[in-house]
Amino acid sequence: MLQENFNQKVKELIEKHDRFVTKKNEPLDDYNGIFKRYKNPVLTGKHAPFHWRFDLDYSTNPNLQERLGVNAAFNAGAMEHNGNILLVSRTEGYDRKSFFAIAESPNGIDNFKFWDYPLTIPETDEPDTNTYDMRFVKHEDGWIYGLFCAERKDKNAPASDTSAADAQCGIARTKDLKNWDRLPDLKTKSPQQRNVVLHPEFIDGKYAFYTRPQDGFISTGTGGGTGGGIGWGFSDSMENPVIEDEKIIDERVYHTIKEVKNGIGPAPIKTQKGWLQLAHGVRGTAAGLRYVLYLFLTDLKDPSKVIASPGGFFIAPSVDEWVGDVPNVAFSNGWVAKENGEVFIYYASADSRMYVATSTIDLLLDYVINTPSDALRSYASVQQRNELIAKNLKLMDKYK
Ligand code: M1P
Repeated sequence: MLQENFNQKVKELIEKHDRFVTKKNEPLDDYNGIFKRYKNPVLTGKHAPFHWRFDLDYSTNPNLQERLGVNAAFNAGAMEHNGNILLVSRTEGYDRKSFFAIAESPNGIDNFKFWDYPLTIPETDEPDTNTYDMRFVKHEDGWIYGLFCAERKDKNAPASDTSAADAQCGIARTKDLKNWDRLPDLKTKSPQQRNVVLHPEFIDGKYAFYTRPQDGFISTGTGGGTGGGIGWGFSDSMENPVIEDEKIIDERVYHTIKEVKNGIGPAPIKTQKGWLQLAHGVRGTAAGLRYVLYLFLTDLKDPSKVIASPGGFFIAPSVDEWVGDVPNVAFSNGWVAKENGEVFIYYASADSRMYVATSTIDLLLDYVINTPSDALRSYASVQQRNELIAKNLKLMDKYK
């Protein structure tokens, strides 16, 4: 390519990218009285700036080839910062390595732009092979924590096994979101951990964690493949984070949306009626695993005590959201509750891109408190539905 054509092409491509990232988003027409979904993904691999992917130097890249592609941006932690919304995405290169990068939007619905550089999170003495799914937590100790999955090759696997992995909870913290200190990985009695979240307040002077004990990299459980679910435990410090005892507070249950596994999403939102908790539940299907989101409420004084638990899913992948690298996955590790009561729920679809749904604290509390819990049997669920139908049939004339 001639230098003048190169220059023109770079200009055109950057303009096209700007048009893409500033495209206005719009709510979908669906109604459920609980949340509003939006049409376009808010963040994708294509949002990665041009200067992250192409070498813009004519002398080293005269054909203007993409050198370091970005495959996906998903499973993002979220927080409000100076009135803007920040997403810290699991940003995945073509090399399958995930890294963290912050994208910022003035309205939380569209116009998410990545900062110039991804985050540089230091390694521990035992370098991670892959890091992903950061949960942002503004803790009352004054730090902003990022808890994430630190994945390494399983040291105990035979050399011929090149896919056996070990997942642990990595921890980093910052005051300015730019400079991050790495702390030791969380220690628990479980062989592996993923989807660990720090509770934002001290409980009896201790740091409290939502955990997800795992027997192996894929299988969850508390030992020998039994039990399992979302756990809860305490540590005296973050500089030496150790949980001696973990108790399961939200177990997986046969023939529910969380039959195979579950895991807490972002840190909970404090409301007058309890801590609003967002989690993912997984079940098996003939087409593979299906990941959906669900909500529950826990006690204000004792966040490990579940006080309301609506049945079924809160958000499942819609038809448009279904397709991607890992189909049939809705996953969330980020939401933002604004001071005016609005809630922005960020969820990833198919391990590929981020979407947003908006609601309010009041609507979510109404949903979580007044939606019937899972009746657990077909017969009981018909009774549950018949009760609703019978009540409604008496009212229908009013609406004709
Ligand atoms: O591929 C779906 C999700 O699988 C994992 O979640 P879990 O540990 O509950 O199975 C995570 O790797 C997550 O990143 C991914 O989205």
